[in-house]
Amino acid sequence: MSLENLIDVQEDVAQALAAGRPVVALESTIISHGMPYPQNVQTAQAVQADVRAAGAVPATMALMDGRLKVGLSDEQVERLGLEGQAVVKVSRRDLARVLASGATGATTVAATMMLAALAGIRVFATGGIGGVHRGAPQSFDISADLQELARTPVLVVCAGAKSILDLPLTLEYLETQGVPVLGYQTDRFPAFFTRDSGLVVDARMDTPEQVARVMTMQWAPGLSALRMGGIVLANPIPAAQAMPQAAIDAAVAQALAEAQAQGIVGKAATPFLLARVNALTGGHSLSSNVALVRHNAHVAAQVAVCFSRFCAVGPAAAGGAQP
Ligand code: PSU
Ligand code: MN
Repeated sequence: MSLENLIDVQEDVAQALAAGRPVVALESTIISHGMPYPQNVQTAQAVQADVRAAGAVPATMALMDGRLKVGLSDEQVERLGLEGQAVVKVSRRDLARVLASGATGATTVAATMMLAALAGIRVFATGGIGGVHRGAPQSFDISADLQELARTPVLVVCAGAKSILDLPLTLEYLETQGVPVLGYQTDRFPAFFTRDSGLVVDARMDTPEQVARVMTMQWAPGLSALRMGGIVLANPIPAAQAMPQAAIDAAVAQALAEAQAQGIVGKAATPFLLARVNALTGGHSLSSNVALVRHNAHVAAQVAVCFSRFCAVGPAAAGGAQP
């Protein structure tokens, strides 16, 4: 089956892509499995507005009626938020069978990267990426997001990863897989609710232009034989919304203990841990979560705007003087 028979690109997204204007991909597992209703829908709409306000077109991804959706209507976003955990969480391995069944699917970071790459979108904003789980040396639980970053050429703007994960092993894995981890206006890898995990990033970027320059080199036509994959841009939560380390550590410890006691494994692990950390930390973590996702959307749109300019003038100009 050809791509046109499988994919629906929303009109404004298609027009922007055809004209080389900036587009920012957004995921939908964060809507269905990452936050409670109705804050999930409100956040998704606010994030789309943030992307537009910074001069780019948002493209929220999902699977519906046997089609890949690139850009959703308000009504479709509402449906994902309302149905919540009843929606299938779609990562790479789930894509074909959910398409075949016609079920509604929400895309993880991995699946969103895949749809973005198919549509020709290079910038994607989310909250946190999946990673290597604590206890992974026994459980083998390593998010498919990390493999996708290794193979699919999309920049993922995130606030690092939650400390439900083993963050040192997550960074080791990304290094092994050849994924650049860039810090946005920081030298430190952020830990989602907090600005500093105690770990360092590969390189610090201070402006959207610097990030866009790295993108033009990573995916330079002259290097295409190398099949370079994705890039992580780690953007710390704004200081005013960061949470106290002790409150997060306590909630994470309890959530992990409950998951172990209840034998929660596989694709259910991350949604369970996210929901328990949200519940245990109450409203504060939800408002922090909303703030960091919106901040990521803003930065992603700024990067997408710069990147589209560099592409319009050619990669040579990307390394040269600014006008
Ligand atoms: N981490 C968060 N919020 C999320 C997720 C992760 O803080 O919503 C979601 C993302 O969609 C991510 C997915 O891609 O969970 C990872 O799931 P898994 O660990 O099962 O690969
Ligand atoms: Mn997993």
